[in-house]
Amino acid sequence: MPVGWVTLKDMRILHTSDWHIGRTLHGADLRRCVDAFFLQLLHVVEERGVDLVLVSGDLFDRAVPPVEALSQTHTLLDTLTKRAKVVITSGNHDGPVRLGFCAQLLSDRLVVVTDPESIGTAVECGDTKDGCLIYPIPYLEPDLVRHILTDLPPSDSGVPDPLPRSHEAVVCAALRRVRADLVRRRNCGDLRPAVLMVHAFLIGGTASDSERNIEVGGVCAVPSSVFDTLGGADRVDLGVIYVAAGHLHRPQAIHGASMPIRFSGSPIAYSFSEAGVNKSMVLIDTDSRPVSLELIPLHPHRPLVQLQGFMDDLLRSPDPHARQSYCSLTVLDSARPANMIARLREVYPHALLIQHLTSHTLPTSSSHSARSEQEPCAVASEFFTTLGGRPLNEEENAVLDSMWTRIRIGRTQ
Ligand SMILES: [Mn+2]
Repeated sequence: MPVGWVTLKDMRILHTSDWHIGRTLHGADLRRCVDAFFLQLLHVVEERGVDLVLVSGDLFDRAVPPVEALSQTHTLLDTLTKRAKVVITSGNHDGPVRLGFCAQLLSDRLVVVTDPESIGTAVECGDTKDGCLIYPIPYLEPDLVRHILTDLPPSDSGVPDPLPRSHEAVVCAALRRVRADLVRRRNCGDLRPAVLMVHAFLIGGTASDSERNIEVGGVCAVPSSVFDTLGGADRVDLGVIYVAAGHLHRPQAIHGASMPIRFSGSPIAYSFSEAGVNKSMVLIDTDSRPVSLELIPLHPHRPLVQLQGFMDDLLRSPDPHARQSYCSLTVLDSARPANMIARLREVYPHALLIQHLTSHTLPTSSSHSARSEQEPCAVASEFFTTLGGRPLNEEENAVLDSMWTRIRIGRTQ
């Protein structure tokens, strides 16, 4: 701890993000998975004496969430805010105006920050001597905020130029606002530790298949070193103890800055690319320097499992764990087995993705090129040949021909 910093009352902060309430997984309703997460969240808040819960963006999966998602989230927040203070920012999936509706009217227990103008205003937790400062930074869409956050000198017309059209430029401008407020507070003797919330793709992070691409102008990533404008070896320590990041759905640490940065990850797996990834939340204890971070594991209501193999092997003595899981099944038999989907669903009732894939079914770009000029029968024959791994025999071709003839006659009638 730098000279001059005093020990304040310990605050316990629980960092989460990317709840994506209302999302489905290949058509499956995930409401029971969300309920299971909420129960674990409430349990941890109570058991560990959490003062503050952070949601670093993507509370909902879309700008206009289904009413069931709203009611489920309302019920949770109603209980959660009786036990801890909650700070929520908007992510790239949220609609900032809708999510921020009535934000000014909310109680001290629930803070929702979606307005870029509010960046640099700290959310104070605890009293003026104890506690901590939270600086929420909602997701910043460069095209929407580069005029709002600009601090460039005025051009000839007297209007400041907008910031460059990049995520890095708008996040850096947000950090300058945070820094200005921190410097002012430190000069006034406010030494409460500060935590930042940010929703962005930080360089060094590993993506999954379930994050929506935020690329703008070919660049979507922000270097983690930008956070060193808030402290670092050769700068004055402004007391930023942690950056609570959202956007990437795998829990992970990001290196390259002088303070710890973590993506808490989504509490629920939203793509099969996250199968086997252990989900967690981050518990931050503000008491120690460097700050103590603990990963609190989340247990999925229904895990995700990917299996591939031959039909007989998949059906014969299946793993009971896989039978209770959401499954992605890939069948490798050379010919597509009869009633493949129905037979697999009997054994794996929660199978969400079932595909037949063999080495000869891998698509090639040339196979799609001339379709519009080919006879429909030839296209169909090519399709079955690709899927089945052998050309159609005479009898099968005759069936195809007669079906096409019937379709053609139907059209001309
Ligand atoms: Mn997300």
